[in-house]
Amino acid sequence: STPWFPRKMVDLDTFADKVLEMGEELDADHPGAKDAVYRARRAEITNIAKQYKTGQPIPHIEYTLIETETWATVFNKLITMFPSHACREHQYVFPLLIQNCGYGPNSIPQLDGVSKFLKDCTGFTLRPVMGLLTSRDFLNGLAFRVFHSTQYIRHHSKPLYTPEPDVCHELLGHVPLFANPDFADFSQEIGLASLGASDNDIERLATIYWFTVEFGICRQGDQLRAYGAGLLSSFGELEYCLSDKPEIRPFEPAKVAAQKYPITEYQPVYFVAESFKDAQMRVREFANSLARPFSVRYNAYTESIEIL
Ligand code: H2B
Ligand code: FE
Repeated sequence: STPWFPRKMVDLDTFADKVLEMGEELDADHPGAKDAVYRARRAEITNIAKQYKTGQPIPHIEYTLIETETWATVFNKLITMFPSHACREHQYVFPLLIQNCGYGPNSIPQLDGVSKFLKDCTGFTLRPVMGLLTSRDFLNGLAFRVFHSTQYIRHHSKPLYTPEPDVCHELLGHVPLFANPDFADFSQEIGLASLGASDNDIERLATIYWFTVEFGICRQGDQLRAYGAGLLSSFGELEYCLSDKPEIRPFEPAKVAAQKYPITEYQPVYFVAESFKDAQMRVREFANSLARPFSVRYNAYTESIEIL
């Protein structure tokens, strides 16, 4: 039988308190685990996500000086790499985020303003989330052009490291790409394929997500550039992924879906997309090969999924 899946935008409200590890408690080896002030702050911020309901504005957060300094360290370091390592879509939108959404070293942009900007660009919106969702819930959100975003920041003791998504990763890595129409379509394609998919197919789609939205590289002219958020938000891996050290393979979804990967080290293998449009077509073809007794379409007027 088909697993339950969200049909209407408001159905996403049911994901809020289903977070995996670190939703509410930090692992013992987390850089902030022993910092009571940090833990209390995390609880305060994740509580916003827990309470959040579809259609509400995302509450504004008054970030502290120490949080803003962490952001500035990450921001200033990464922007030195973007001109030579980020894909052109990222570089195109970054100045617009500076102009429209308060991007810059001096303050952490607010999710609500960023969400409104994305809505204007591609119809994508952000929803605050407490921490890691299951792959199924997370991918299902993409079918609605919804990206679940954390709102807290990493611990100040290790500004260039985070064991989990945080605002630096979301705002500097993911957000710029969701402003691109082809990338938005590509991401939604993975989301649509995940609705009602078997657990095994969710695993395969999550792997495709991993090697594209998180760790994808693309060909641009005679160069390779990074478009994955895990690369664009990591000073070390951004340099490494375009060096001659990792192995580079063409983006073929059926093969990508079966690729094993480490989550705590740099990736030994990356897959190159020829373009977001090309990648979307390949994912659509792959999705059509999955056994699902129905097909789906997103109706943007009613913000709901139609079953065909
Ligand atoms: N949850 C959240 N909150 N952010 C993510 O980036 C994320 C997630 N990634 N759950 C998912 C899992 C990804 O690793 C794939 C789809 O499993
Ligand atoms: Fe991510």
